[in-house]
Amino acid sequence: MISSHKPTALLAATLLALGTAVASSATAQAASCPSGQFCAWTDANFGGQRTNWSGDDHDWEDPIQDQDSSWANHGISGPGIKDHVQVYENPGLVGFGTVCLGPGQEIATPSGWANDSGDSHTWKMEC
Ligand SMILES: [Ca+2]
Repeated sequence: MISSHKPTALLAATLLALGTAVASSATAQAASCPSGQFCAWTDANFGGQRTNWSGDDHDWEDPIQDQDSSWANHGISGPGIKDHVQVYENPGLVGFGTVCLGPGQEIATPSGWANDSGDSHTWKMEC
């Protein structure tokens, strides 16, 4: 019975290590985005043209409109602060949400239809 517990303990330790690795990479903030702002780029890996905002924008314009392919949330975080960012596929914060980023989160590569889809965004309390 003792030996049967070892694989479980090893798995738990492995998952713990993976969790630590993910957490540290998320806080590394590789993207060049001013503190307190939400940034979106026209290319993946924070390339192409960058647009950045400190507040909401309900009607994205060129060059980022429907061209967003990577994102970074460098907003200020704290109790009672809207520190998450939700992006929508249409102007006016309507339609499907494409990406939602927590505080400090960066998305270097778009997944599926979220690529080139953003038209508006808002800061909110949670995703
Ligand atoms: Ca793009």
